[in-house]
Amino acid sequence: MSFINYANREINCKIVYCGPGLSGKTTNITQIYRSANPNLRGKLLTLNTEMDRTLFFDFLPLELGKVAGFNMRFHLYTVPGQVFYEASRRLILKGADGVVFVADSRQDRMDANYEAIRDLKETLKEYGFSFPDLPYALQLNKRDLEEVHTTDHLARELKIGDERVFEAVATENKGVRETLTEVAREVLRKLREEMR
Ligand SMILES: Nc1nc2c(ncn2[C@@H]2O[C@H](COP(=O)(O)OP(=O)(O)O)[C@@H](O)[C@H]2O)c(=O)[nH]1
Ligand SMILES: [Mg+2]
Repeated sequence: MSFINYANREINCKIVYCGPGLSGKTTNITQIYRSANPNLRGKLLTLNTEMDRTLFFDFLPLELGKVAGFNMRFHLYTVPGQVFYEASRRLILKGADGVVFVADSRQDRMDANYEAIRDLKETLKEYGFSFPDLPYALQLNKRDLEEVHTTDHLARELKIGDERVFEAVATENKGVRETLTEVAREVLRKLREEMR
């Protein structure tokens, strides 16, 4: 699970943002980056592929508290949503401590949502993750747009288990922090149990 650095007394946790292409994963990460304390965050890095990019950075959200005297350092990753990046998506999901699924609320993106969820489930299963053990949250993004499905419908269609569901408008930084905080808290809760 999480990588413990005894030298600087930090526990490193990896949280991966999944979802279909253009659902708002990069926007989520960029918003978190902007609002993180510049002294407690690393650089925002990108791994460019031909058409999409993986984005990542790490930070220490002090408000989340410590676990057994260790500070928590979160490493946030987005994965490419497009089908043809399946290999890199799988690689990034490996070793995840928590996952956020960013769904696109628009009606005409439903097929893309279904496909991304199906792919996520498959990958997680392959890696031996199981629900409800994996810290996970479902974010319904783009709530500001017209022609979106109701949140009830989206939750019914896209929920994997009993995960928390968050409405978001990532471009306005709404629901972004809430989603991450929930997954981070679950990661912490799980760690505390494991370290007891
Ligand atoms: N209207 C609206 N646009 C959004 C929202 N979130 C992201 N976008 C836009 O959707 C596009 C794709 O977002 P991006 O974060 O790059 O998606 P990614 O492919 O999942 O990383 C960009 O033009 C964003 O500005 C939102 O909540 N509302
Ligand atoms: Mg992106």
